[in-house]
Amino acid sequence: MVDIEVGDREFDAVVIGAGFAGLYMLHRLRGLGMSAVVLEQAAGVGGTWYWNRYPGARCDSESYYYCYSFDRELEQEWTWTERYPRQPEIKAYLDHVADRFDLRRDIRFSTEVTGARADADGRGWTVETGTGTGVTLHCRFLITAVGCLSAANVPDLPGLETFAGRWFHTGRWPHAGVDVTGRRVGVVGTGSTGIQAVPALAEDTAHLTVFQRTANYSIPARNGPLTEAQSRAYKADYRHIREVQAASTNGHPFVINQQSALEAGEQERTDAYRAAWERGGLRFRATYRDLLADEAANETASEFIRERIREIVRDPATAEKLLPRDHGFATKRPPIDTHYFETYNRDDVTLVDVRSDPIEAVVAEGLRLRSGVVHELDDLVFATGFDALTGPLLRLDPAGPDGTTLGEAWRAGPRTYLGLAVSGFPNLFTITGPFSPSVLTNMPSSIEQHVDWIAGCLEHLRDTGADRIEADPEAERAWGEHNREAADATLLPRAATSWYLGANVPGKPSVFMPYAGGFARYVTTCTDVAREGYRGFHTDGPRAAA
Ligand code: NA7
Repeated sequence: MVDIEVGDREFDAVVIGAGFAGLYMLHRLRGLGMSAVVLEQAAGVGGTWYWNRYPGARCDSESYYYCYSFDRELEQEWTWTERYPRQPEIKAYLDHVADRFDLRRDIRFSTEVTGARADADGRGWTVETGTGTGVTLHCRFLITAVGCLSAANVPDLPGLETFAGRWFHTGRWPHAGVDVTGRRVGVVGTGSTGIQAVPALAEDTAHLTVFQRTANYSIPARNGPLTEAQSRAYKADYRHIREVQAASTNGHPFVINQQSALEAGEQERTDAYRAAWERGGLRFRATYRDLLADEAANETASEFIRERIREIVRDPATAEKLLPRDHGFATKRPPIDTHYFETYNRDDVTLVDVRSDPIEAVVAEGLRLRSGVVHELDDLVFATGFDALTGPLLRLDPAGPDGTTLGEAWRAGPRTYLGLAVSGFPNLFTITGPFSPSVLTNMPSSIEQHVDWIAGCLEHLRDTGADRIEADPEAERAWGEHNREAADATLLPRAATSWYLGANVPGKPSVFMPYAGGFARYVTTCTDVAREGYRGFHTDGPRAAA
């Protein structure tokens, strides 16, 4: 239970979450001279990287840019050891940041937020923590830093409580680790997480059964140690790297080839894909400009990857099941992998297609499919993803000044202005909220931009004597419309099973949630909004300028 002195319950700002977003937000709030506290459910910092400790957990962005850029000394003093950082290394980095900037003294760990209610005048928030003897805090501004992928999605399968073995969700992996040596393990899900976990688990299990509902594309990560020379070169080039990131579509330091895949000759195209495949990583998407805009262009990449799967997987029937056919490459979040497809060449790994024969129930011995076949398992691993973007906010379910909850306001789907604010919920900021570019980008890039923008906004309120800010419903509606248009200009909304659309959570409104108009364009819009006196927001206060 949180230990907060009675006199320590009134803050300028309360931040919820101590991952990349919450840590930097606290740092910026301090810089503004504001009193702030971060409330964190976990016992340590890290957010996503605190919870996701499953075997193989690793970031798909490359380490030299999956980090903060706000402090040049921090950039220089931290040295990453691999091309893609493993979970413990990212956690260690965030621990280092927390210590270096002395952040822990204003973070309350093991503190669950159980309620948030706006004051009747919309000039503050009351935040409830814990249950029973939990404390109540009050603040002027409430800032959510809860991440996009923190609300675990465990499928509602009948009989789970009857399972005789152990079961786990990858996003809530036990910190002591799970020994799967010699055990028969089932993995449900072949998204980015399943694709990372399967090869790692297969190293230890007696038998691994992978239950696949949707076959997925994956590009080899080509992970490896970062040499001293590489680290030195990145560090020397950071200003340029940051410039490329800022001007990019996804916050990655890649320049997208401006040629159309359809303009290239067949051999030229195959060579380009082959080179991108060999180089590895998410950069594969940058091979041609229209891979996410034109179906025919996309199909050239999709088919190239299917060919590689056929080449890697020796058993033709297994290879056939692994071929993604119901969506184009990268229209769902594209995983990258280390020997994922190769793992199916092991005798002790079985792929089960649960699209044609769905999981019907969990039984004591394992999983029963509709056909009646039972797969016997000692352990069941749900790599079944998250109630993404809206889930973490709806689990907080703040209530506005008139008592309307976010759940009620978003019954037909989320609405936000810039992904950062919600009309009807004054003095609330939502870092990486729905309709921000968030999950379509390198997350630290979006997070730093959002935090900087919020800090600038708070400074503006202070300078203009305002103590209340609220998004205008019309600005919010227009932003939602712009988001729809931006998404519809791409192939992304066409992937029917995408969590970008909420399709992975039964009953969730089908709305394309991340902003697909590009990172650089989003940043320009946010900058313009601020420059134009926070266009689309209403601000007022006792000393507010007219
Ligand atoms: P994802 O990408 O949502 O993947 C979840 C996987 O689990 C996906 O293959 C789902 O199939 C599958 N799934 C979900 N529910 C079920 C049920 N009930 N039965 C069978 N299969 C199911 O989550 P991840 O954790 O892999 O990745 C999330 C993000 O984290 C990732 O994109 C990165 O940004 C980091 P489906 O495709 O829905 O048919």
